[in-house]
Amino acid sequence: MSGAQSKVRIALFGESDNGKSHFGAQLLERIEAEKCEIKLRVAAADVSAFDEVRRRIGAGLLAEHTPSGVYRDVIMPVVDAGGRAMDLTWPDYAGEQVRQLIDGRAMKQEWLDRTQAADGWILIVRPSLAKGDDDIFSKPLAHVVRVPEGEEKKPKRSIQARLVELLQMLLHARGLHARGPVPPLVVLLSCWDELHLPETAKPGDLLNQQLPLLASFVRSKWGARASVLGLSALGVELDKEQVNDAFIDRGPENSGFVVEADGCSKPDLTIPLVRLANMSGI
Ligand SMILES: Nc1nc2c(ncn2[C@@H]2O[C@H](COP(=O)(O)OP(=O)(O)OP(=O)(O)O)[C@@H](O)[C@H]2O)c(=O)[nH]1
Ligand SMILES: [Mg+2]
Repeated sequence: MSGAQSKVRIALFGESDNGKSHFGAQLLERIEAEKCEIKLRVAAADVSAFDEVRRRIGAGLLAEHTPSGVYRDVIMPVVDAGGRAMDLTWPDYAGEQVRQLIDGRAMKQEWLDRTQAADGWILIVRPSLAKGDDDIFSKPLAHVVRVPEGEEKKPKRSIQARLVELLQMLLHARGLHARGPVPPLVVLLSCWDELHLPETAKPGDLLNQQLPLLASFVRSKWGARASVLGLSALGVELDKEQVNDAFIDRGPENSGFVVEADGCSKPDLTIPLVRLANMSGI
């Protein structure tokens, strides 16, 4: 590591409703409250992208979805426990953009640039949305044959099939730029608290069980350069209208956790970023 500060660009990929904005807001809370490994070197210039989400969470309420078309970056000038200075670029955007990218199989220039410039990729996946996900691969053939005439539906792709397609597009985009090895990947399994798993549950095992196609694709392409972690940005389920007083009393900066590969929960929400920075060798 050199003494000069590095710019660490994180490309965060996740469809709508996967917890990107609540994670970003909670990440800022942690960093500002200095309750994590990463500390601010100087105040971040503009964190307004997360103002509204932080306001809602601070009032014990769930925030709204990010309006379609929005894309904003927050730059956090930080230093980690080892004295490594980084300018973290953290995005917030409407997840429909990733959906369109997958469905349209086309990457706009700005997504191409972000993919190519990133030092690390985070794929955020909410396992509860993938539960019982039926698709062209899992539906028994007999069922397809028995559908009465006029009721045929185009089989939809499962979440994991879409995510594998997304990763393939990202790998292709990266290859176009020939910028050294593929960046390290953290697969972040979000809203971990809503899964009500035993305390010893490991994120890697959950990925294998619930999203086996995605798990084996990540293993085969990234090997040791990928890490699977659990995330609960809030620690609990909040509501859009019903204020959670216990959450306010505890404080957003003391809520939420990351689940490490061995199943241990840690309150430091910056662990995925530190892991990525370590793997990218910055
Ligand atoms: N139980 C639980 N639910 C969460 C947590 N974080 C987010 N959620 C839920 O996930 C939903 C989506 O979170 P967002 O952060 O808005 O998701 P997003 O990926 O930013 O979605 P778009 O803005 O539409 O792209 C929220 O409305 C909550 O219901 C958490 O830590 N625990
Ligand atoms: Mg959002």
